[in-house]
Amino acid sequence: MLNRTCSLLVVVCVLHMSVMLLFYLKNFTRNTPAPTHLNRGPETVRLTLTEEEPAPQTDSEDNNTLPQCPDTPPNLVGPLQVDFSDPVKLEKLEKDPQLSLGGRHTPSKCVSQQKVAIIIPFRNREHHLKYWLFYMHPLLQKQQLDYGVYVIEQDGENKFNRAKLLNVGYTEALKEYDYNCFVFSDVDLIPVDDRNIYKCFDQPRHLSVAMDKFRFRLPYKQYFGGVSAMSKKQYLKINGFPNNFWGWGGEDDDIYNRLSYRGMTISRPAGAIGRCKMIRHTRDKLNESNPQRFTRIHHTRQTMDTDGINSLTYKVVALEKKQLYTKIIVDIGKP
Ligand code: UD2
Ligand code: MN
Repeated sequence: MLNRTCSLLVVVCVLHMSVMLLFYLKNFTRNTPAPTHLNRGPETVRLTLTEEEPAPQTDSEDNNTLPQCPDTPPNLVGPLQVDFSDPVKLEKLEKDPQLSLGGRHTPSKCVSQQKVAIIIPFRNREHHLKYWLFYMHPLLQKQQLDYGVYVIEQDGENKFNRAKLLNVGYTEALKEYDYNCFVFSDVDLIPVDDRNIYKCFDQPRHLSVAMDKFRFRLPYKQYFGGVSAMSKKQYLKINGFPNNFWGWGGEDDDIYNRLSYRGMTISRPAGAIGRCKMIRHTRDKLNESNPQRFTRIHHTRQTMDTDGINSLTYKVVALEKKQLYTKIIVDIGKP
């Protein structure tokens, strides 16, 4: 009796296993994607999905299933609280799952209209950079930008050269990703309204239009200092920025001249939206005002075609991927 029961049990088990195997094989052939996809993570997961779910073929098709991000991001609130009296902590931001190494962010729910590289000229302003990261990352994410942050640090003890560092930032950022918009920002400037979107427009954009430092007014009509944004096309049209403005001042006016000589005008947000705060500071060592700035900006028309992105030379000393930004230390030579 016991023998018969055991045999029956074995038969039932074998039958069960055969049915399972058949079922498994049938499903496997039906859902297996093309062999080229087998070694890629996401597609392998697809093996468990049912037929109704179309398997994405490529990354770009994956993106196609997401809608374009709207012109006006939905979660903006307007005026913001920005304060530099207390130190800020970056620990929480450093754990933000929405940010990836090097200070990169891509919206998860929509496809950004632009790919924005944010370029910061830098030397010895760690405490300002902390505030910048603290306030800017949440804001840029809310603006639904596909962005990366590049801090371009001038190596050595020569005079500071803001515009040349910006040219380096443009070049280095493009080596990493197909950016089509570049925001050039001082490290000490924070907008106080999230409707001031850090993206490009059909004319070069000036973003820092109403600064506390200038009693929330534009100091003069052609003023282009602080924070500006240019598409790749606009930037190339003016041959980038001058490389030979060493020390403080004038480079922003040279850039303005370039734009205007190429028939472009400045686009700006309304004054109320373009408000921003500058962290108070004194003039840095090795950034004394440039005595040649006045004569130089009188000759932009003659110099702009030969001095710019087409004549840029530099040496990367170090490239470091921090959690909240990419730091590139460069040797840009001397005056
Ligand atoms: C004004 C302009 C700035 C630029 C500069 C003249 C405003 C708000 N900004 O800034 O865009 O045209 O005049 O060159 O009007 N930096 C360092 N380390 C240094 C020196 C400079 O990191 O040792 C960087 C930093 O990003 C700083 C920027 O260069 O924010 C401009 O230098 P600044 O802040 O000393 O000059 P400021 O405020 O007069
Ligand atoms: Mn400043």
